[in-house]
Amino acid sequence: MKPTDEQMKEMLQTMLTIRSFEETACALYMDNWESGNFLGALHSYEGQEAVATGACACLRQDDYVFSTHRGHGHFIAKGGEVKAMFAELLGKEAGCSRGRGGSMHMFDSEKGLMGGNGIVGGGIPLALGPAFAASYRGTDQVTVSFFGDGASSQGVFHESFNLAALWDLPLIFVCENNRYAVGTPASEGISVPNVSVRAAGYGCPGVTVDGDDPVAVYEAVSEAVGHARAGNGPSLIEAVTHRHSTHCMVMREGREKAELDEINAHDPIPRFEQYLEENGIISADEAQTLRGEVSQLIEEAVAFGENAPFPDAATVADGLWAS
Ligand SMILES: Cc1ncc(C[n+]2csc(CCOP(=O)(O)OP(=O)(O)O)c2C)c(N)n1
Ligand SMILES: [Mg+2]
Repeated sequence: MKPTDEQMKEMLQTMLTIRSFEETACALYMDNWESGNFLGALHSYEGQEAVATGACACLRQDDYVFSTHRGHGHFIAKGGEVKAMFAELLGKEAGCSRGRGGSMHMFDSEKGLMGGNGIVGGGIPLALGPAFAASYRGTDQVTVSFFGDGASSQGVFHESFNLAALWDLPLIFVCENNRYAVGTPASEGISVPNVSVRAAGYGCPGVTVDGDDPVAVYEAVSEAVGHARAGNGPSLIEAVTHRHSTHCMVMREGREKAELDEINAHDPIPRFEQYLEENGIISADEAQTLRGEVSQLIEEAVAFGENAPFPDAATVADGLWAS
């Protein structure tokens, strides 16, 4: 199924919001590095915006998403509040995880955002929980589990896929193949050229799509969502994409300049904008207005996060088991 024109405009807005959020978050990270006020490492989603955007555009608010260490894009695409995200990065009480989680542990159950995860592949088995619950209760909710190419070689992915397939769970595995696990190229860490073929081992559909094209991602994920809502079980979508930044803020870039130039030349955002303009879906003026709205949203959200109070020290043990 293709997205409507209206959905595509919203998708551009989402991609712009994710990009702007990440650029601003990287600057915040540097500003707060010495004071220790930035919670957690920062794994930027810049370059991968089309994956979260295309996939989450297929979902309803009552569907679930399990994220990763590189999760800001998933959170924004599923409707998370950017104000609460900036507050979370800075450890504030108004943060989406009350300032206790930071970059890798954003959570908003009302939006179906079931958290990021610092453990590679750690979110995958958790995603079976709400998928099983939906199946057991007979609702048609689906769950999407995002993970990287590196995570696709973790045992937990295979155990989870087997069980999800055995029980026909309404689960969509979305592998964001950005071609690297830290500095290890996918070709040196994965036994097959395409992660999607691994679905065949569990008797399920698996496809590889251009993960820099939100429409291609939307089409593949919407088919998988339809399959899952109809009770036909899980699918695997491999979205081939590109990470624009270093693995995380504290690491040096290990890729050659020529490779980075090539990646930047195929930036998914201008490419999508051009597609929308050429097909008369958005005008250059409208795109400019969208950019202005996004800048304002981000500016206000950062100010909110910076001015918000830290949690009261007396609440430090809130949410922990009573001893
Ligand atoms: C179980 C586990 N092993 C190792 C690490 C260290 N680590 C953090 S991110 C990462 C690479 C993950 O690669 P991939 O799944 O492709 O995700 P990407 O970072 O490319 O988005 C590794 C090895 C970890 N956090 N958890
Ligand atoms: Mg990767």
